[in-house]
Amino acid sequence: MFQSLTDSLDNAFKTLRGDARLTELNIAEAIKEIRRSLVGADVNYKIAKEFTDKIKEEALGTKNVLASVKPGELMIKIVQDEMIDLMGGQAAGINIKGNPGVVLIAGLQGSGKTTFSAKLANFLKTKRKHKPLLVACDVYRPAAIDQLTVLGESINVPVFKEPESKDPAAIALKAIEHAKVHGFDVVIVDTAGRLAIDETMMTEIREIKSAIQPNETLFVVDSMTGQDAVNTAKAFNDVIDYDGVVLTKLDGDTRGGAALSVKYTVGKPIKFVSTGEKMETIDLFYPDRMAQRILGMGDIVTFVEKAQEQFDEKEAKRIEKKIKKNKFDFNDFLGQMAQIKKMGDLKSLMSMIPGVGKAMKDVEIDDKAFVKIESIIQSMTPEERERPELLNMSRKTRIAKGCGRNVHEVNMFIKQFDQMRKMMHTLSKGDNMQRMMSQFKGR
Ligand SMILES: Nc1nc2c(ncn2[C@@H]2O[C@H](COP(=O)(O)OP(=O)(O)O)[C@@H](O)[C@H]2O)c(=O)[nH]1
Ligand SMILES: [Mg+2]
Repeated sequence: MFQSLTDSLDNAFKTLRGDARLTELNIAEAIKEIRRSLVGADVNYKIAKEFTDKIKEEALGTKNVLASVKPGELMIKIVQDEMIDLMGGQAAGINIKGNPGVVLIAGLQGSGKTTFSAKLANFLKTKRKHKPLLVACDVYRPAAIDQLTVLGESINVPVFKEPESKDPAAIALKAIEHAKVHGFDVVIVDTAGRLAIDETMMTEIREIKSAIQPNETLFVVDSMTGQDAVNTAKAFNDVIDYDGVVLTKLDGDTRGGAALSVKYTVGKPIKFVSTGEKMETIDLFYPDRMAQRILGMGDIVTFVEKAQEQFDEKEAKRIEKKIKKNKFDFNDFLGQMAQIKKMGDLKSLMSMIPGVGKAMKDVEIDDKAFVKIESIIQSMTPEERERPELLNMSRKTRIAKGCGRNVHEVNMFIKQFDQMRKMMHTLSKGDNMQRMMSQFKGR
């Protein structure tokens, strides 16, 4: 996420390296670089200028103070505070009230509305204990209704639809009635978008909004579109005066401009970010955590939260016991992999660990690595999975045939598994394991 912005800001701070204090001269130089970084990340020039002017003022206020912090660090702190401010300060959170609560989702076609609608339903269901109902109001393409239906099924949330009707406002009103009768406490209305802003779409979304009086209207925008995203956000807000923005596709190669400037330009907070196609890849937006990420400090809080969500204490105890007895087997390994996969895409997870994002930026990590390992394990017999020590050469050859890999690959994996197992066993003997585990549990 935002790697090139992170790198170029890092270079800006480097200009202060070796200096004993902030001076007018080195401040000016760093500011110039920071501004260039922001403009390079597709932040509008006017915002970049105003932002850096503030930083300059702050920095000048501290100049010539020979503090215990290095000037580079001081500058990072100043930029961090201003960045948090620029993105809205506090996390905005979602507002669901009324019975049912009504959430309206708006945005251009392809921005990620349907995907987000389902993710939000899943989020409200699993984390807020709501009972959501999804509503298919994209009536123009039958495929759109199917798409929402499939997503709804995958998260076990019902989808209200009327394939014969071409009146989205009427469908949404019926859905709200249906929710009242059947005990759904929140209704999420997915709407149609157009490829670009046009009168018909704006009229329709305005009509839906005034018909159903949502208590939360969210505007979904593809962060890959940079400044365009900000312009679209402004145009929609002029028409429907929404409550918050959802930034999607932050897992892609986005530059950061939208995240940094949408609050300033539109005056509405970013409420959620979406980082993938899986249902779990939705996060509340926290300006402070985002600033940390942009500044290359990682986001360890989110990482630990995600780990905790998947953390099953009973399962952990069971695994711990097995490791202690050196009985950790391939089935356990598959189970652990499944847990990690649920947390989201591997590369974006790793990048939350401070310092790791930078080191990994050119490394290709994807779920394919999992697929290979899974196929190897799946070609083992149940007995072999439980007793890795059985795996001799002829068994390995058979496994390689079974999964369509060569023996070398199978060998490599088993070797690595073996090393990992030994290492875990050694760790478990002291109180190391306990300490490692309590890091996850204690918070
Ligand atoms: N990588 C990535 N793809 C996404 C994300 N959100 C949506 N998509 C994909 O973007 C495409 C359009 O999404 P969709 O929800 O159908 O957009 P809609 O037209 O606004 O309803 C689909 O292929 C989604 O799988 C995201 O956060 N990251
Ligand atoms: Mg859609």
